[in-house]
Amino acid sequence: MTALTYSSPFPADFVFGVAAASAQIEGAAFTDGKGESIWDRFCREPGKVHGGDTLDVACDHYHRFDEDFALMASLGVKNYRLSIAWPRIYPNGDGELNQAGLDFYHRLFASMKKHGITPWVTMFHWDLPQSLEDRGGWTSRVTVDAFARYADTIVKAFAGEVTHWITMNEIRCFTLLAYGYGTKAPGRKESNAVVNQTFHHALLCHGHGVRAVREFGGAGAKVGLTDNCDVCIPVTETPADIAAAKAWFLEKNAHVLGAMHAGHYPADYLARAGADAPKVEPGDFDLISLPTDHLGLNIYTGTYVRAPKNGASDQAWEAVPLPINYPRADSPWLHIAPQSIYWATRFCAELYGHQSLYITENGCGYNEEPVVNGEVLDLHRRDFVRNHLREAHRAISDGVPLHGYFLWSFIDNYEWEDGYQRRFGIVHCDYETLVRTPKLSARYYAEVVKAHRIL
Ligand code: GBH
Repeated sequence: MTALTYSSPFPADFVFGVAAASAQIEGAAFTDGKGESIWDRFCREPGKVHGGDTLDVACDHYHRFDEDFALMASLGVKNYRLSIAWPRIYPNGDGELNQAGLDFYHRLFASMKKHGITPWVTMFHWDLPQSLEDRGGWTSRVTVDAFARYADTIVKAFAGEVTHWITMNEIRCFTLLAYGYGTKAPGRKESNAVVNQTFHHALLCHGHGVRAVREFGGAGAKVGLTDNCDVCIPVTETPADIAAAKAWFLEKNAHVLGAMHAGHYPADYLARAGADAPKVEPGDFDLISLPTDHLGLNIYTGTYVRAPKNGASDQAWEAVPLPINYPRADSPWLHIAPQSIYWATRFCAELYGHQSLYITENGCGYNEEPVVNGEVLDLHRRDFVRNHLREAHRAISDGVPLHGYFLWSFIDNYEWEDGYQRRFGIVHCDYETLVRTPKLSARYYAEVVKAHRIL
């Protein structure tokens, strides 16, 4: 392939989009029969969410989606990644179906169509029905069975409206962080064995999502996982550091990407897990390893890795600690490392043979952003996006099959345990008046999308 320069356009079929998720923007948390989600419960527990912020109103997208899609269309954005709220469809996770929930998404997809916007739909983005949590949540196979039914229902219902499906969003965030560290709903702190089992159940649900799309999605329907793989960057781009980073990537992602692609848990993962390894039933990996059409990666940051100094370690790699003043967004974990996009996509292509990769999220969150003449002047976000797009472009020019980029997020929204104080949007949301105002980064992104190249 001829090398592209940064000023050359992205390939003609490259998809530019924006992303959001049901719980974070919809509001209407108890409207039209929606059931309680684990986040509706968790946000009411003292001290769990910044400022005690709830999801009750959020951006009120539930009632304002038409206005939001008109704004999106006015920015020239033609692809939107959203998620369906499981508790709107099955208020108790399983049991009775809520037709009003299905009707809401029919209205939403009709509005997107009217505005010329293609939906990319995530089946599960963390809003587990509380009733399932009461029966064990992700520690239990009850959730897997319920998910299989939910996936069948939504794929059948929306087959005529949705072509691009994503099964799960970021498995490790609703397993390890939610059942291990306890920072995300339901806020449990369980043993490694239990946490490993939650990963396994999530992988099974991913498999059911793929199966549902194959069975009921209709001709041309596509499906894949969105993962937040641990990302590493070789600290220098020498063969030794690149090899070290690759070894790191394989090890850190063995239990999700490695397992999915191998069709079993990799031996080194099982050796590390020992007695805490997940319990696998016959047939589980037939589902987990069903072929997918694409892999989505949510990329925000990365870890620098290098080859160990001679004899210093028996590991194949060594992480490089960041200096205290290394640049980051206001989210403490969001160290700015645009090369993450390049190395994560390249390693996924090289290690697992992926043919179709998408960046399904990339963005940055800040608490305070400067306002000049009524416009949020988020130069920091414009530069963040620009620098990350350069690395996406570089990956493509090196032959990595990267086919799209979704900016997180369309609008400021509920940032989980950080509540409303942390803003990720290219559109500002005034949480008092619910007025939407595009930021400078929205105008910038609109120009990039229109030109189909980095500006
Ligand atoms: C995504 O997660 C989510 O998909 C999206 O809903 C969210 O709004 C967006 O990013 C912005 O956060 O507990 O200190 O170890 C991002 C990936 C990985 C970020 C785990 C927070 C926790 C770090 N997340 N990370 S820590």
